Amino acid sequence: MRLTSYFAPTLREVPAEAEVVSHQLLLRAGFIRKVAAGIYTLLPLGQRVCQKISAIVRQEMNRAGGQEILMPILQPAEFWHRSGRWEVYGPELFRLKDRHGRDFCLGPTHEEMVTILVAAEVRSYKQLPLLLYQIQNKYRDERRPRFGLLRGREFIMKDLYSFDRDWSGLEENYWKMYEAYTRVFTRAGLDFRAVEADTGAIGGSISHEFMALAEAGEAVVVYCPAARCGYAANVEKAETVLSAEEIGTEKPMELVSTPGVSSVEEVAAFLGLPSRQVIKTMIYRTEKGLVAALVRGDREINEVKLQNYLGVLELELASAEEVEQATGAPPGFAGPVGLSLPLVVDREVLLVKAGVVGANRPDAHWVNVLPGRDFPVERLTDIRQVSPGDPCPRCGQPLQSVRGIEVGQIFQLGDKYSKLLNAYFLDEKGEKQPIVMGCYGIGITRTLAAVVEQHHDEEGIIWPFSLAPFEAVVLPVHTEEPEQREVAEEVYRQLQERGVEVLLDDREERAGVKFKDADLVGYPVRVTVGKHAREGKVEIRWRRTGETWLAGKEEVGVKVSALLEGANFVPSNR
Ligand code: 9G3
Repeated sequence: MRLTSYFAPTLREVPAEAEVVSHQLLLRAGFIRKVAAGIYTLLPLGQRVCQKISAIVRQEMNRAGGQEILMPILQPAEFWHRSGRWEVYGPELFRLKDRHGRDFCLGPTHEEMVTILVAAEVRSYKQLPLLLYQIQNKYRDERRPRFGLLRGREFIMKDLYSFDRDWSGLEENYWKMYEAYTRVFTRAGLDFRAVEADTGAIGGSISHEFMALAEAGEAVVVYCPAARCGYAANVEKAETVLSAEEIGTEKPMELVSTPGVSSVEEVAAFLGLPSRQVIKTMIYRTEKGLVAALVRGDREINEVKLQNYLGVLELELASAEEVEQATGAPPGFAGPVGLSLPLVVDREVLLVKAGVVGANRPDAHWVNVLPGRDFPVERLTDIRQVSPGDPCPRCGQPLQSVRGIEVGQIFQLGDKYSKLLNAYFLDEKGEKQPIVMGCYGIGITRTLAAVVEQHHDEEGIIWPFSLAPFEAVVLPVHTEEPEQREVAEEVYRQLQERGVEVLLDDREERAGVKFKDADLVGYPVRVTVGKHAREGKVEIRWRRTGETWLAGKEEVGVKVSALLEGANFVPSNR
């Protein structure tokens, strides 16, 4: 391929809106162009990388017994009515009508579509297990699409669905997928962790997320640094050990004036008590009304745990007006005593024997509050956000946290959709049984961006060899000099004949521009044809390390192939 005829427009400047490195580099290097918020075109370089990621995914899905299908993006609303999810999802679900006024949505995921397909075709246990997958565009109307391909409103996902006769079959396929995902992300050159994840509205029993470690990641992973332990979980789900420390001693409750003192830290300091003796009361709005959540003052509320406990679809902090209305006081003075809202109490609150809480009136707090005596503790659960430094729930070591990009997620679904959508089979005894399902997603375009987050330097992208859009670029320094042009053409042809994916930078550009673009796009190998051309020598450079070698123009093919073979080594020990 010759660069003068290749559609790869690079940018010198970075659009201000690009906040993370992968977004900046993919725009500048000519891999993507924005159409609208969260909607991108993959240019030829981007499409080539996307195809390589998809090829790796296909190989591993097929190896795990998956059969590739392609389901429509247009989904009849009727399917979502039957699963009960049409009402569940709000503005995030792209909805539209056809010319007859019938409702459809643009598929954000395909549980309904694939289960209805299987329900119609599978009758007997002999047809199970069945693993069907697709690599297809998905549509989710994110409120805040950002970070380029990392959080788009249209993106490419591989979604695989497993259908088994029973839970043990599902378990087997679940762990087979876990291994397949490990191979996919290893081959893609990602530094990733598989972490226990929240199963969210899906329910089901367990779920793992595959997190590519990166500062730009929106997810927070808490993990145990002890090598022999290996505990790692999305902070939404992470547990820690319940501290047994009792705080304060029982005394009669007392009202104290705390003029203008409202935050936990301020109240604790004002009263000369540790912040863990304050009981923090946060009021939330859900579609079922307002609720109050209580945690120890030195903790944070885990809203995902709270939402799962309440089984609600919407959970937002109540506004100051709503708090005022419900408690008679501004947010900083809300408290559980005498509050006519459901109270969800974190387990640790029970250990506070003389707590401080807002008195539900301005500028006043109750002290020596005893949970159970002074406010009800029927709804007792874990709604605490784990923080770095908290003891590992498995081995007690202090947990650490890191940010991650969720590039894959696998779920055990069970028979939730099968029962809803009538996907049953007859077992050996001719008895009707529900099919047991799992679902497994990989963000293809998100993986592309995650790779750039992990593989770049100040010059640009450094593609892992397995994903590079081209393996080598041949770069004549002065295209106008005949011997450089001829040697470049010769080397270009030699590499092509050896099956190397090679691009010839035949532009009449200054050398500096060519070098910068080659580093920006991130080809693994650069073959420079410069002043040594007249002695028949060229320079080979390995982008990742900057190492260079002088080679005769005849041996370039052998040398470059050897380099690329070496790069092809995939660390099998994961
Ligand atoms: C929706 C909308 C957004 C959604 C969903 C449904 C996430 C939804 C969860 C999943 C679970 C798995 C198969 C591949 C792997 C992930 N966002 N989820 O169900 F209507 Cl608007 O998608 N699906």
